[in-house]
Amino acid sequence: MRTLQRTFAIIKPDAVKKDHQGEIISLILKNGFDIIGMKMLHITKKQAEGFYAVHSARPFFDSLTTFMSSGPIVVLALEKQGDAIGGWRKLMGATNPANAEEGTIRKKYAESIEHNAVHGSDAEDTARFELSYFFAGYELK
Ligand code: FUP
Repeated sequence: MRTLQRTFAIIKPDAVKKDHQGEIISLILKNGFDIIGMKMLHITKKQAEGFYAVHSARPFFDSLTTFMSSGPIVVLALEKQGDAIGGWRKLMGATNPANAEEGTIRKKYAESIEHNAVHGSDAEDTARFELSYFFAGYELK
């Protein structure tokens, strides 16, 4: 039996700056995801650091969190039958757009490994953490 799975997505500052959010949202819907929560935010560096805490020891942490707080983002709660987490990551494409497959969002819209247009949770536990980081309990059914 296939069950509904949720995942968390961000349209990052580079993509919002270039007004690509509409096309990305349209691709999300065309690929069979239900958008069960969505908002536009401009987060602080501290909030970006909290979100990316798992990467705090990585050399790109400061630059990544500066970028993620550099302009508005769109955060989305997505739901789909079956593998929503894997399905959204497949639609995003590889982290580095140089390795992203044709037809993926990163192939189309990402500028670089850091300015790579979109984020997606990589597992059920991270999806739960990331959804709850940006959405209060009462905001999602
Ligand atoms: P992904 O899950 O595809 O977003 O990739 P990672 O979790 O490995 O990395 C999270 C974010 O860190 C990426 F989206 C962009 C950034 N990053 C860099 O800026 N430089 C790197 O070398 C690797 C990741």
